[in-house]
Amino acid sequence: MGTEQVDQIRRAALGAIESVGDAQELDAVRVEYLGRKGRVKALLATLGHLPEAERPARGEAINALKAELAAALSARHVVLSGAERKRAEARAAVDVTLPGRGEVAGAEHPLKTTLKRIERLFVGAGFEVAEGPEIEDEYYNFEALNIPPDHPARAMHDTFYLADGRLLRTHTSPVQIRHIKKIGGPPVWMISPGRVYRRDSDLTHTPMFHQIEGLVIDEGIHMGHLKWVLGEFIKAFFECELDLRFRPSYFPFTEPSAELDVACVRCDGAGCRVCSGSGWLEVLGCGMVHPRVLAGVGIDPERYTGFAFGMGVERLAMLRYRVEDLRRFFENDVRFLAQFA
Ligand code: 2NM
Repeated sequence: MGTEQVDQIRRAALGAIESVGDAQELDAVRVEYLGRKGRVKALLATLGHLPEAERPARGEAINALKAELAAALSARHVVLSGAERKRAEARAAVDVTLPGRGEVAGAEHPLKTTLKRIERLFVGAGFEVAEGPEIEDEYYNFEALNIPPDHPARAMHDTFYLADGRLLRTHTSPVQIRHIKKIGGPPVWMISPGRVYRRDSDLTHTPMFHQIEGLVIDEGIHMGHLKWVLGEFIKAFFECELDLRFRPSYFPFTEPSAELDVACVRCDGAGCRVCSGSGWLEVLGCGMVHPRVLAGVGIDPERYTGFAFGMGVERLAMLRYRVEDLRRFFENDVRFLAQFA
């Protein structure tokens, strides 16, 4: 038995230290060779079987092996713990150069597109845009518009009342009354877009919808102006020549009053499901401003006349985009909305 046994253990130990993959495996190697019951300890125990003269040299060789293995274990430990830290860092790292996951661009809501489109057409014709409060009082929403307290039109409008007696506006006409008071008097060329509220909810009505009302007041304004302005608007809005029909109607704030119908955008007058077989679609209400409304805001109805109109944005959007259920506009189903992007 010679020094080759020491060399053999050295080679085996150094090989094992080199081949382990992590600190835990390395510790098992340390225990196997340098532990209390390890192979180096066992080697020391064999010293007693050697001739006396050989013992010092062999003892020195074993001690040198012990030191060498300790140094190799420690060096390997440094390498492994560094690699482990790097792996942990890589796992925790955020790659800020990666593209985001849900980068779907939003799009304008079709009602907003329609509202802006209507606004743009009227602004181009010289109309001013005015907005006002959605919470109103009875005076601006009803009385100033020739709708007295017991008038059936108040029930017709199905008003939402607040606890303090104020109400959610049922139309944007109160904005027009406020606007006239603000600018002092004619000439008036204005539109008032905005949300309005009525206690209605079914296939074709929602409790909140959008309206655009228009108002023109000046000397010499007559129904021919109304007919021309609205006819040009309808042509520009639908981007085609549609047959129009003015049909007598009633509003407390206009006299005479009319409803404007267009030939059905789907069947062009033949009669279908969309126009309930009539061939016509109602698109807006209009009329000559009632003298009492003018007098109520301090305008002399003997000198000035005016025309007014009101349209539902949802209704116009449905006709233009051929949407058959009004509620689609409020469901916020991305599959529906994405079609307008
Ligand atoms: C409509 C129909 C007819 C209207 C009247 C007025 C005002 F302020 F001048 F009295 N603004 N809007 C009007 C007229 C509204 O909506 C269907």
